[in-house]
Amino acid sequence: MENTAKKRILSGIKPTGELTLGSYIGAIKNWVSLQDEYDCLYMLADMHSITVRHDPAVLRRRTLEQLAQYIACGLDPEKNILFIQSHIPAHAELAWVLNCYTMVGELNRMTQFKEKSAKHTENINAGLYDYPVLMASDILLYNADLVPVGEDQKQHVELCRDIAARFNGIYGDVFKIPEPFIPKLGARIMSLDDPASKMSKSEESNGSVLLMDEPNIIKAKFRRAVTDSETCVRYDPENKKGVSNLMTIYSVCTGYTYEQIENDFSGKGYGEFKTAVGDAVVETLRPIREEAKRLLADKAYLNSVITKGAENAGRIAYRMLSKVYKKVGFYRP
Ligand code: ATP
Ligand code: LTN
Repeated sequence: MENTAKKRILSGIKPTGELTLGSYIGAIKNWVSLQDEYDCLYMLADMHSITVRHDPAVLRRRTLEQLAQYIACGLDPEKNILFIQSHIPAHAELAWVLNCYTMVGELNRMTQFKEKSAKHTENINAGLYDYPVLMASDILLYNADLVPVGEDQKQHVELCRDIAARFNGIYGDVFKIPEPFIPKLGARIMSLDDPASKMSKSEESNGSVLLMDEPNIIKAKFRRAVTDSETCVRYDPENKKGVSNLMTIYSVCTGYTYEQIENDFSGKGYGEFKTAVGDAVVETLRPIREEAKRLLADKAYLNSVITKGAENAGRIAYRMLSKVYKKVGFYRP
């Protein structure tokens, strides 16, 4: 599977909640489209999940569910290395080294840290602060060329580049400098009930469509989606955030351009448009939901994917960690 001729990709999602249409459109759908062309590693970022308070039993269950959903979305375990972050201790080990090459001022600027610490004032822990360094370690351990993520993660990938460049500046060309890969369409899917904020999985609300939602739930969520006081289906993300968000979702699910959508719905009301978007999402998610349910019933298969993933990822990771340890001068007999 490790094919050095191909460029390498690494990405991950933390199993903090049910995957949403946002995680699918912003990340997983692109991972699937890249799997033939690149040598890909896709991770379940369980170590990142504990930076906010969580229930251990739920984390355990969600990790397996998320793996089933990765595969159900079309990620082929024969083509990609699918693995659980905490199975490779090298992530934490490299993160420690990288901590010593990351400036406090850099971490202070991270938008996600500011947002999460404003939301979880009772638990502003050091792990939440250090989150981007662990993420840099995830990426740099595998010499990733590309990191496919949604818009909100771009700042973290940029910090990873800065840390890698700083380290390389001191020790020579140790790390590859990764590029973020942000989709042109759907890099930031907004909440259906608050089009000014991102659709998120840990802030479960009616505004988030979950991959495992049943069709009637999805349709109801779209029927209730917040739009505006006009009646015209037109793409204008500045002034018509709700409608534009629905158009993006519809475009991703059907392949229609914004112009086609505007023409098809000209003179029709928002009600009809919202119904069409809901139906398109139902049909996009139906095979994923059904396949995920089927896979979840086969725990032995999922465990075999996890075991193989850990072996393959570990081999790559430990080669890099040992190079880094040598560079910084850790003595080995
Ligand atoms: P949490 O609420 O726990 O912080 P989240 O819903 O924001 O989680 P992440 O695990 O942070 O999801 O993100 C997983 C991947 O999906 C990332 O690459 C992220 O950029 C992308 N993503 C998440 N939500 C969206 C969204 N609404 N639009 C586009 N991409 C998204
Ligand atoms: N922080 C990311 C999840 C994540 C990640 C990574 C993404 C953890 N490690 C490495 C890309 C590469 C998020 O989506 N919230």
